[in-house]
Amino acid sequence: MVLKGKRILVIGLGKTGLSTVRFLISRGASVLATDEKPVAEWREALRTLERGDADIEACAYDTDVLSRTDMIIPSPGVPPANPILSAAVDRHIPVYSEIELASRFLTTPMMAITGTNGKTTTTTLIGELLKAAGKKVFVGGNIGNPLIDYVNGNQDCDYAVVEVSSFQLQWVEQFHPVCAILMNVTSDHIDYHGDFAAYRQIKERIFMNQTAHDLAVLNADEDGTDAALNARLAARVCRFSAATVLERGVYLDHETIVYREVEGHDNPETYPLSMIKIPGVHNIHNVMAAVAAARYCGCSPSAIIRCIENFRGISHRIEYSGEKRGIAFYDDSKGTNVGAVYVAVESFSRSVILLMGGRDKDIDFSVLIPVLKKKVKRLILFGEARDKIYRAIGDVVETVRVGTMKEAVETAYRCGVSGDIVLLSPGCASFDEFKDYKERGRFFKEVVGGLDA
Ligand code: UMA
Repeated sequence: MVLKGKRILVIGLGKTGLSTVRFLISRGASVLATDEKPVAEWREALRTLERGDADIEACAYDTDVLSRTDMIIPSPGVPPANPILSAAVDRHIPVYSEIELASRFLTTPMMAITGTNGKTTTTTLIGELLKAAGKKVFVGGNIGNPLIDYVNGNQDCDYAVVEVSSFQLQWVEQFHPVCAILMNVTSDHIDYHGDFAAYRQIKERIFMNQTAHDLAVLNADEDGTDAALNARLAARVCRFSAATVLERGVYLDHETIVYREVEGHDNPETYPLSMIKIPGVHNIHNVMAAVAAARYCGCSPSAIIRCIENFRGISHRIEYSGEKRGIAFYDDSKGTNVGAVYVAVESFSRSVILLMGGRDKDIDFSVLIPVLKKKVKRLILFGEARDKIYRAIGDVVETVRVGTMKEAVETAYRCGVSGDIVLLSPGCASFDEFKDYKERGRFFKEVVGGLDA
């Protein structure tokens, strides 16, 4: 891809947009930059990149700029229905996501992980496994540091391990991971993609440029990772299951995880289930996918076991946040969709006081009814989405509506008794009250810390 002399429009000047601008000017492109926020809020950040002969122009947020645009790199958060993007598509102006742009210049083998849930844990764990095996690794993507930053450096790693979101997969064309993992697909981001089928299709783009030399890792316990998808894949497929014994792949046999690379192989590798220190079936899935990826990269089984034994998970993902009066608090602020809430609640054996709410993403909350009936003793709803959630599931268990997340924590504490679990697993975005899910999780811990014992 030739960038020198091209006029490239970058939409959105958050983390991805600014890194993209930095990369484009280093390659001699002329950058047109815009953002829906008032220009005063992003002009300064852009100015810090204006060095030497960098050609950067801050533009108004409208379609006028398209008459002089050769290519567009939208930030992940810019939906396909965005008026500038849809006008560009009508005019056949190429649109690429930042991961597509990065992959055109990437010289390091890439492992990519997507899925509605589990992708951050799996990405982090794969990074740890490869590092423990002595490999130099870049870990990034949707997890926080854009892939384009790595490409803009000296690319001196053995592997780039990249978490990718459906937003990033929306505009890919040649994106080609040597190992691609699809953890699961459950309802999320419907406001962005239009419907569930479109969301699922976009996720499957992670496999579309793979060849027979590559590895595709799929969850066999999921509806949808069916024969039809298998038939479409060019890569060697490794499926994982915590529910069924497989002829080939990674599966659970009582207290042992079995990795059988070749069908009929009499002597498969085994890993003790007890090596996993993080709770829930979803974490068995995460570990299985990571084992498949690590074995693909040649990590030894003994090094894998040692590393998994020491892995304690990631922040804001069912993270133990303290105990007061015998009530244990868990921060699952990263649980921003119903699939995540489901597995979070499911991973506790005791009764749960569940805190949900925030900004809705057109999600169908009724899928939570079975797990609410089984494990939840009280539901506390907060934020913008509280009435919508109440209408969907408010009559299943005793439910209270409050204003803010802080009030939700305090209410849970007041009505909880020793032995209860208070779980913040909001099932919604955080943006009605917070900058992001991390800020929400940090604030949750702060409120818990301040509760009067
Ligand atoms: N903007 C527009 N027009 C729009 C939408 C946004 O101009 O229609 C502007 C905003 O005003 C803002 C900028 O775009 O200035 C923000 O861009 P962004 O929302 O794409 O956010 P970034 O800061 O670039 O962060 C993105 C990811 N954010 C989203 O996908 C929403 C981060 O994932 C990611 O870590 C980062 O790139 C680095 O790759 C966050 C996320 O919530 C964690 N991801 C979703 C998820 O995991 O479910 C997909």
